[in-house]
Amino acid sequence: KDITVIGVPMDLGQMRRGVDMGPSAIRYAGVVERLENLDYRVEDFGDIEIARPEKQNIENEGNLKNLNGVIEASEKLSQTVSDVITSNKFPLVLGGDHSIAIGTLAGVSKNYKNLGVIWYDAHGDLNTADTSPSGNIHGMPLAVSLGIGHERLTNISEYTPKIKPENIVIIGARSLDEGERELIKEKGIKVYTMHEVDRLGMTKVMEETIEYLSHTDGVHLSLDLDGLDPHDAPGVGTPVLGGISYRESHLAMEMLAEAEIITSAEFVEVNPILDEKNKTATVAVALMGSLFGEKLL
Ligand code: DIR
Ligand code: MN
Ligand code: MN
Ligand code: MN
Repeated sequence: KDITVIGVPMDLGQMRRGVDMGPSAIRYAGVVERLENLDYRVEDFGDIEIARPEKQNIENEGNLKNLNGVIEASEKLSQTVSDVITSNKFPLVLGGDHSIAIGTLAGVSKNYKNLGVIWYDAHGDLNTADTSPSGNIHGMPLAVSLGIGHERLTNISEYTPKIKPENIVIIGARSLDEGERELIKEKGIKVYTMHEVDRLGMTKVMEETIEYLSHTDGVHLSLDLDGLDPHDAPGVGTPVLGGISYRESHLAMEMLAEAEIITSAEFVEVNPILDEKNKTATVAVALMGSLFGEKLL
C-alpha cells in the first residue's frame, strides 16, 4: 500500500497566523519515517501553493474572509487529491486550517459516490456566511461539503453535494454555534458530543461509528487536533477545554485501523507558534501511526 503526503500551508480560513506552518511541523515530527517503518511506501508530494495574505490581494466577500484565496487553494487541492486516488495511493493531507477540507472532500468525493466522513473536532464546522459569528471559513467546510453555503464554495469540483448528511459522524463536539445546532437537527447528522464520549466510552463510540458507516464505499477521516483536549494538543487556534484524551484518540485510531475502513485522511489545525515544543504535531504523527496500523506487539 502506498501513501502520498500532501501539505497544505493554509491560514486563510481563520485569523491566527502560524497554522500555515502545520505541514512543516508535522514533517519535522517525522511523519514520513513513522509510516515507512510500518512498511508503507510513502511519497511526499510537497505543499499546495497558498496565497500569502501580505502579498496577494485577498479580499473578503460579505461575511466570508479571504474567500478567493480559499477557493483557489481548494481547487488545487481537490485536483491533487483526486489524482492521488486515481493512481491508487492513499492521500494523507496535512494542514493548515480546516478550510482545506473543502478541497480534500471535493477531490475524494469524485472517486467515492457514497463517501462516509468522520469529523473528529471540538466544533461542527457547519456554519455558513449567514450563521458564522466569525466569518472564518474554517468553521464552514462540513456545511460546504453538504452543498450548503456560498455557491462558489459548494461548486468546487464537478459534483454538489460531496457528501450526504446520513454519511457523517461528528466525534468530540463541545462548541457548536446556534445555526450549527439547527442544521444538525434539520439534517439528522450523527453527533457524539463529549457527553456521549464520556458516557459510552470511546470503544462504544467507535464500534457504533464503524457500524453506522458500514454501507458507505469509502470513509474519509477529517481530524481537527482541537478535537483533543488542549492539555494533549495545545498548538491549535481555537482550543476548547474538556476534549478527547490522547489515549482515547489512540484507541479510536487503532479501532479504525482494525476495521480497515479509512480510505483518505487529513490532520488539521496544527499551529506550531501556539504549541509547546511541537507537541501537537508529535501527537498528530503518533495518531497517524495508530491509524496506519502501528502496534506495540
Ligand atoms: C467557530 C469556530 N464555530 C466558527 N470554529 C472552529 O468560527 O465558526 N472550527 N474553530 O474548528
Ligand atoms: Mn475543525
Ligand atoms: Mn475545531
Ligand atoms: Mn498507538
